[in-house]
Amino acid sequence: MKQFKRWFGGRSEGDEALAGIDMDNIPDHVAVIMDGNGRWAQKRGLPRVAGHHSGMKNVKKITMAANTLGIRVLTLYAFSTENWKRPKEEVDYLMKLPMEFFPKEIDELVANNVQIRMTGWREGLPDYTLKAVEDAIERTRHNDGLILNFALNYGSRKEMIAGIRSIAERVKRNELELEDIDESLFAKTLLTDPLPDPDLLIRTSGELRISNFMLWQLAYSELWFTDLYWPDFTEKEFYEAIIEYQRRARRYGGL
Ligand code: V07
Repeated sequence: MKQFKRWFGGRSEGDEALAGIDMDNIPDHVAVIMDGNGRWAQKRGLPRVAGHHSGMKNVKKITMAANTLGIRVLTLYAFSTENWKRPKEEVDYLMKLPMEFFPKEIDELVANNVQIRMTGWREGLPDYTLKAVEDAIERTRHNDGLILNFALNYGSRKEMIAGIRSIAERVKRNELELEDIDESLFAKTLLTDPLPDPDLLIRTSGELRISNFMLWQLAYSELWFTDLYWPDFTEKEFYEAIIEYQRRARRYGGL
């Protein structure tokens, strides 16, 4: 019945929550730690990679929800610099997901004016993974709607150390005075430049940690956690997180 209603442009699960959103106070940048895919699969007696596949399908759904709201940047944490320590079979599978995602979803993303970006180290990714990502970026280069930013081979401490080194290098070459080093100069060395800092961070699957994700950029972000595993996270919860963000923003504004 749900599917039937959808075909005829009817209501969907998140509509009630959607109606509670103030469209004049939408966060610019929402970041998501898409956690719990392996546990989602294990709970069903499936291999962990089945959870990653199911998680990939959810990426499109949440991207479209973000697009509906007019969010400017949606960052999705897909693979961390620490994830290389996982079993080789799992890493190999994950590295093929961009390749699988791209042909399936690219036409609809282009039609919806989405721009694909990546935050992370290109070095270290297999050639086929990088090619799929670069093709997706290229195909959506001329769009000016939602930025769908994949954090891939990303780790925040490594990012900051690289930034510190690049600044030290410029000081050593007398291109920069110590007094020139400030927050804005440092932020320009980060892989997220020139994206705005996230206004809201969502983490699924009940873990209440930041796990080396955008440590600098999250300094003032609202944090929102849910026990749901990423494959079970729907538009409804996404909209609820936005409503909670708006409720907090109003409270602080009133002080
Ligand atoms: C990955 C699916 C989502 C849940 C979290 C981990 C597994 C989409 C991509 C992707 C990345 C770049 C790109 C197009 C698609 C992806 C990895 C893992 C490594 F241009 N989902 N997804 N990449 N998962």
